[in-house]
Amino acid sequence: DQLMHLVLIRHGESEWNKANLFTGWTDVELSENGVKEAQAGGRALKEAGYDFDVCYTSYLKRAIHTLNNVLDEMDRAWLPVVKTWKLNERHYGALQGWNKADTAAKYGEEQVKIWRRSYDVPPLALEPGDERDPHTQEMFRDVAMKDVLPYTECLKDTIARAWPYFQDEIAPELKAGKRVLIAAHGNSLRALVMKFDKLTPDEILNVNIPTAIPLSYTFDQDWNVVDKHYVGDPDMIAAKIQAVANQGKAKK
Ligand code: DG2
Repeated sequence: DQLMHLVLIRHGESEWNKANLFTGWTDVELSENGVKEAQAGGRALKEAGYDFDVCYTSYLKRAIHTLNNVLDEMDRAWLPVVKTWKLNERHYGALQGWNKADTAAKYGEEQVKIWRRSYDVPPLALEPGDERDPHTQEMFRDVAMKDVLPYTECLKDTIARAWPYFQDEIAPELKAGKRVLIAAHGNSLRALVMKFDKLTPDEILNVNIPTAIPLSYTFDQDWNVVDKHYVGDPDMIAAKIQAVANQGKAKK
């Protein structure tokens, strides 16, 4: 029985992660630290003996540049890479650009947790005509059916685009024996993890994905998870997961 090998990696710290701003579809660059994190992720994969046949990433440069740094460290810059907006971060609506701690001080930590982590409550939506409206952005000019582009998204909405993409495009590659690497985002990866691990809305609420730590999945042919682990030092990983959870707290 052939096993299937998939690694997920969230991008390294972005300039807006560093500033603790809601980012969503804002196309921000990695911070200097984020580049280093991505390189360390690549080295960890190489040292643990991982290799890949095909890679997937979003349309957002923080994920693309993370992937490039990982592949450079592995001497695999030549691998095929497929980019898709379906793996973009969850759209954060009108919150994009707001500071997470300031928003918690203003609206309360509970409300911010709902906006960040609820399965089916979307954040406040963008108004049509907002300069951030994806319908008018160059990044989405190849999207034929523009009405699929969101003004905001809850996790359920992100799953509704990311999961069919996974099933239609990525799952067949895994089935064919290809080793797959996906570089994406905190919430677009939570969307996949919720499906892989068959989590309930309550269970996914407390899942936080650390920056640039490879998350290795091994499946059997029926998509049962036979192994799942982060590649890296457990204490560092726990600290990074806690740091993500803390981003939604008001500064004391
Ligand atoms: C973050 C996730 O996305 O934020 O959109 O602000 O993974 O691309 O940095 P990423 C954002 P939280 O949902 O953890 O607040």
